[in-house]
Amino acid sequence: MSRLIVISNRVSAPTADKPGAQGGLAVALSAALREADGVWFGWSGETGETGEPNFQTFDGVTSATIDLPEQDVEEYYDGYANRTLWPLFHYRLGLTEFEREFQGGYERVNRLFGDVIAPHIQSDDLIWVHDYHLIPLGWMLRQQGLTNRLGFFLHIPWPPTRLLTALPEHRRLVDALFAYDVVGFQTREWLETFHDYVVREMGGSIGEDDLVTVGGRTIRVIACPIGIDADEFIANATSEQAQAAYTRMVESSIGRSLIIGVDRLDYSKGLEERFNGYQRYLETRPDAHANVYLLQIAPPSRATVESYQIIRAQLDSLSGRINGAFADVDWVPLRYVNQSYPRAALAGIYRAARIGLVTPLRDGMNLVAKEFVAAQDPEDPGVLILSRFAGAAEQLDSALLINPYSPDDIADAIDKALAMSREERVARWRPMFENVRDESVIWWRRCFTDSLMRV
Ligand code: ADQ
Repeated sequence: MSRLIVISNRVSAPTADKPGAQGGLAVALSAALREADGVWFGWSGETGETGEPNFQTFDGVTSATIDLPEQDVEEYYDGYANRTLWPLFHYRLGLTEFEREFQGGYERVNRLFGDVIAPHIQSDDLIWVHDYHLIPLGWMLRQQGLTNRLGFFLHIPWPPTRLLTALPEHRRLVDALFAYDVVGFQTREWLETFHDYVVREMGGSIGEDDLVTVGGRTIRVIACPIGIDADEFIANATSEQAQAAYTRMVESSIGRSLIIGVDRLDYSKGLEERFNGYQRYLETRPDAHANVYLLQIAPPSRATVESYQIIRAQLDSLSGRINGAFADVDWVPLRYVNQSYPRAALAGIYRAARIGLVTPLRDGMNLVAKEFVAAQDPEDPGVLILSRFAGAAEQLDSALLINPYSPDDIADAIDKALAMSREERVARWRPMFENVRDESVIWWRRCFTDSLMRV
């Protein structure tokens, strides 16, 4: 059996310092690494001189991390990954920064990853690289002479061709993807957008069996939607910690319906538009005041990037305005919280909610939507309101699908969800639940690695 080598910007496998597994991806990949005696490589999150990787084995999983010099972190991570590729791939050309230094840093760090990792690779290892931080890494590893089976999975959307061509070095970036044997996207939609680029910009062709050819090189390009660790989450939802969170929510709701939003504080998640939609609901349905409240949980992320400081300030002021305009002595319409919660507590909060409000402007997948579905009480499930622009909308198509840019759409969907009969709630929830359970994160891992093993 081949070893599995996972490479991502950060390593989320549990370690002796952080023993709790960090979410579904960590669970799925850790299980595979444990079975296949593999290694998970990535950046430690620390700045410093890059030396040999620091290997640690905990609970049967080996991780290996390196430090990166400060300038590299600024140019590769804060720069090209978070200020160039992230906004561009989320259709936010106006927020995208184009700096040659960022691109230089990106290639430098990818080369550095290749140089540091290559000596630790054995000839029949399967190598699986993750996400936009490391697109050129496959090419760098080939430069080192590696002939291993190499796969790449993109967790975020693939942008439309016209948008991608705004990136000065777009062709170079896409060419690098052809060093892999298998490239995976979250949805058919991103896959088709990628095909469009290949045909228009590269003169390539799309063949049978997911094959894509450019020049003399043929690779397999697949859609493989990521899932959650459904069994863990279902168990979570009825755990003691979830029960405590559930009771706390129900007691503090005093008979009102809870609408829940949970997101990293990121402009792609459509939080401002969500607040505007909720405000529209409150303006146009004065009778419904005091029957509902919105709990938005949004832990800050990427705080060193200016566009994140701006969105945070905007949300602070918008939430203040909404509460100032509508609150009463015994009712606050919006509880806005900037904290992280343990997964079991989140599960209890999801279960207590009548509505899950998931309205990203663009999202590769969106796991919160799946967690919300998994956590519901089968006899009395809540309603998922989901942006049609989240990758998850392809699978969760019996949710109330909305256009997140339209405050009226959001307001109408809240109205509809609150009025929905139990029968309709169950009928909409059941197929979504089956999908979340069947196409779990373990299914996703197999979907990708089976494809890679066929090479
Ligand atoms: P993210 O953009 O981070 O991931 P998402 O898929 O929603 O987005 O995952 C967020 C995770 O963080 C969820 O598991 C959620 O429970 C957790 N989380 C959020 N707020 C939390 C809080 N306050 N406390 C505790 N946990 C919290 C990227 C892509 C997505 C894609 C994933 C996986 O942007 O589109 O779904 O990768 O591929």
